[in-house]
Amino acid sequence: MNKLENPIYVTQPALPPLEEFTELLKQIWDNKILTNNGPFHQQFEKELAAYLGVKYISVFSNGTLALITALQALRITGEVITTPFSFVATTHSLWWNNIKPVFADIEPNTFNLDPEKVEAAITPQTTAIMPVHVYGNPCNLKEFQRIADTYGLKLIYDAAHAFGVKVNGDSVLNFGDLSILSFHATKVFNTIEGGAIICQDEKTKQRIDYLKNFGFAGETTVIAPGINAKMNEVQAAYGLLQLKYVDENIAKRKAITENYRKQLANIPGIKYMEDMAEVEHTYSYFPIFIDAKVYGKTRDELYNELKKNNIYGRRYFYPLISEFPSYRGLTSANPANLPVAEAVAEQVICLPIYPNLDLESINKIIETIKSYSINI
Ligand code: T4K
Repeated sequence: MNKLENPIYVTQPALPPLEEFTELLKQIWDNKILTNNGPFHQQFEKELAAYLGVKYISVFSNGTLALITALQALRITGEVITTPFSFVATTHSLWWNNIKPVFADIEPNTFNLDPEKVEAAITPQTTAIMPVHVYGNPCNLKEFQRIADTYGLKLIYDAAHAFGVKVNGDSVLNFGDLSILSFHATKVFNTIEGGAIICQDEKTKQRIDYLKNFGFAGETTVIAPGINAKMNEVQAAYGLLQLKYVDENIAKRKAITENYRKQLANIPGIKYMEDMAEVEHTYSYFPIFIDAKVYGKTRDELYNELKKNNIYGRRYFYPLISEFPSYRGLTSANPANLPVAEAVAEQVICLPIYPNLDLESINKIIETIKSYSINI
């Protein structure tokens, strides 16, 4: 089969060299510590914190359990204001804590939660704000902190897309009360499945560590109904290796992003995001936004045309979370409350991006988009 007849998926995980991983597996086989804060887990937390430029990090078996635990760690109840334009796990974490999600609209340029809309949605029941750094682009950090301070709210960032992102040289994870990462196979940095909570002080880290281990604070003390969300030793060892290669992988993502931008620049009706001046990006996604009137075809027509050519982009994030049966009955889920998110969800396709995406594949993707436009 010709290489280009192979499917090109939205992403493909970067894996560390197998020989290096085998070496670490031998150590696990020798010492027989498989989980529960083993040596690789401890070393991984240390090295990860240093790499990310954060003080306190607690690694998890996945990002969703990290989100659920973050809310428990801060004892969040009542209502939390969040974005409908995200992966469904963001809102599910509220549901699992019996918290009412309140959706607010997003900004038209960053696709992140709009601080003005958040402020307008605050009620006496609001206890926290949960914004998402969508596609790794930092939210309006200053405004969200001002709102949190003014109204006495907690601020929990879903930073699942923002591994390694920096703002004016500082990790984006150092803002707010807590930030959550995902190390799922599809992310910039993966531990197969995995995640983390970043917090700002040692006591909070201690509480989070208890909560991810059933609430155990010693052999006979259980401080809360915690869950089992620990990262195991195989994941942690794999993560340690991944750290060695992550800069190289991000550099490859950057080159692919630049290539896409250059080649898409002259296609009428196709928009993409530019870098923000103060931000060090890590290029987790490459979304394009289709203006059907100008491009001449709808987003779904292009999405299906790409598929016909074996190119599997994804419509992250369509449908909006607020449209799923579990949430659509909420007053804040009314489409009239979320006009920007509704429009963006109808326009977006995330194009394939991963370190080993080759030039031939990129050119095929661009060619398909170009030749399908009625204007070229
Ligand atoms: N918050 C946000 C903002 C998130 O985006 C996510 C996860 C979370 C929270 C929750 O974190 P985790 O609990 O997942 O750690 C994927 C991921 O499963 C999910 O982690 C991610 N967001 C979401 C945006 O994307 P799907 O259903 O689109 O993935 P899937 O399986 O269709 O994979 C996409 C493509 O990637 C496949 O077509 C082929 C390729 N692939 C995938 C996997 C899993 C591979 O080549 N190898 C693989 O192992 O959700």
